[in-house]
Parts: sequence; structure tokens; C-alpha cells
Amino acid sequence: MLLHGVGARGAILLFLLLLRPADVNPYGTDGETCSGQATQRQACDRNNTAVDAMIYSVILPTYNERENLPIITQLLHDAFSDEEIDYEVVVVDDSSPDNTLDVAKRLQQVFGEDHFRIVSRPGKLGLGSAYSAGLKASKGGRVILMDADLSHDPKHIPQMIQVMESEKVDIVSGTRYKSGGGVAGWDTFRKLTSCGANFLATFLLSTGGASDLTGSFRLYERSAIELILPQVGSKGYAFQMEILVRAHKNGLKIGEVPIAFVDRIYGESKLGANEIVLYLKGLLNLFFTT
Ligand SMILES: Nc1nc2c(ncn2[C@@H]2O[C@H](COP(=O)(O)OP(=O)(O)O)[C@@H](O)[C@H]2O)c(=O)[nH]1
Ligand SMILES: [Mg+2]
Repeated sequence: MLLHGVGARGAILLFLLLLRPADVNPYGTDGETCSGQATQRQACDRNNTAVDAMIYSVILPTYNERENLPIITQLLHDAFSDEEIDYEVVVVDDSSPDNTLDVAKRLQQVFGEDHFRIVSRPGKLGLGSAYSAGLKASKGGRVILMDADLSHDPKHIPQMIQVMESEKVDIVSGTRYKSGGGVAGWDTFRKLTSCGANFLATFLLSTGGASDLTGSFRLYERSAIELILPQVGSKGYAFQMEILVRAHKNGLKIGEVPIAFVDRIYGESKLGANEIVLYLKGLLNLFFTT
């Protein structure tokens, strides 16, 4: 369903990618390499660079997303261009064994260094630190965190922006659990696991009424995510939940937009028994400590 919109454009893009050689100078410190002129000027450190309130930064953590990355990049480009909104995509890749980095370097040549930036890390360091690294390397006044696996459709972004502005909230969370939202492509086990996890969390934790605590498609004011991210200690699915719990505790306002979540077509999800145990531990920890 999501792929229909990119058919011809996606094919042309992939064709271009195959034709163009990758040639990017890596630059960085602390095990991360950044690419793109803007990032090189900053030496991977946004502290020296003014935040540009007009730009939306989309942070895309990638681990084995070489098939998905060109498509999500094109969809993001279309969504922002249609609305005449300036944006940058910041890919944070953890040395994906499928060589997603190579695809990212080629995409950077197609979309340009201002619109497509890369943070490359030496190994699989986890999603939480990938968000932090992407945040540090980004310059937009507003920040979108989302998966690169095509589960999150950029078509929802304009509505997220509209809700942030009209409701004057600090965070807009994409929700699968409100009228208009939903999931496609999950089996019954996955649906039950997600509903159960979300029900437990909304029942036990205080989040100001947010209906989807484990979702990971959200728009943040930069000040909000910069405040909250350093406070988050959970790993795995509890990570997204802790962001909203901490945000609520810090007095931030959370809005919601219903989203259609589509299960990934290429690649593998990380959900397994370990993740479920980790989630329950994280939930209990938040219940007793917040
Ligand atoms: N950089 C980085 N990205 C990751 C890591 N783990 C997952 N990702 C990416 O984070 C996003 C969410 O992961 P995913 O496997 O889709 O999780 P799920 O949707 O909850 O099953 C995807 O874009 C992954 O490629 C990691 O350790 N490092
Ligand atoms: Mg995913």
C-alpha cells in the first residue's frame, strides 16, 4: 500500500543509485563519523551551530535497512516538498552488515548534503544512543524520530505539524490506538503483544492520556527531546514509553495523530522473547520510580 506511491520515482531513484559511485569523506570523533559539509563544519557537534527553527530534522536510525532506505528517503522528500517545508534527514547507521551505509552515501549524492546527512558508528550501539547521536548532529528546530523500515508513512507528518501548532504541544505522538489509526500486516500474536503491552502501560503509568506508549513515530520540539532524552534509561520497547512518561513528568504537553502502521516488508523486526522481558522490566521500573 505504502509502496504504490513511490513506484516510478522509486525505480528511477534506485537506477540512479546503481549508476552513481559512492564517494564521501567521513569525518568525526568518538567513534562516530559524520558526512556532509554542514556536519563537517560542525565536527559532529551541533553545539557550535545555531539551531534553524525553520528546518525539520528527521532522525532515521538504521540497522540493515538497505532496501528500505531509498524508499523512505524519497517519501520524506515528497512529503516535505509538497508542503514546501525545509528538512534534513539524518541517518544514524551502526555498521549494518548489509552495508546500508553504502546506500546512504549514494542517497546523499542524489538528495544533496543539506538534505541527507549521515552519522556512521562503529558497531551496533542501540537505538537510544542512535537517537542521541542523530540529535547532536542535526540542526532543525523540530525533530522527527521514526523507523526507517517503512512502518511509518511520512504522509502523516503534515498533520503532526498541524497538531503541534494548533494545540501548542511539545510532542506529537503517532498513535495506532485511536480512531483512524491501526496496524496492517501483523499476526495475531504480534497484535496481542502490542495491545497488551500498551494496555498495561497506560493502566500503570501516568502519561497525560497518551494512547500509544510504545509507538516510535513522533514529532518533538527540539527543546523537548533535548530535555527528555538524557533522562531516559530504558532499552528496547520501554524506551519509547519512558520518553512519554518523563515528558509528562516534566510538564510537557503531548498531542496525538492517528497513524496507519504497516509491518516492515524488507528486513527483520527486533521483537522476541528477550524484548518482551526487557519491556516488562522497564515498565515495572517506571511504575516504581516515577
Ligand atoms: N543505528 C541503529 N539503528 C537501529 C538499531 N536497532 C534498530 N535500529 C533501527 O531502528 C528502527 C526500529 O527498529 P525495528 O527493528 O524496526 O524495531 P520494531 O519496529 O520495533 O520491530 C529501524 O529503522 C532499525 O533499522 C541499532 O542498534 N542501531
Ligand atoms: Mg520498525
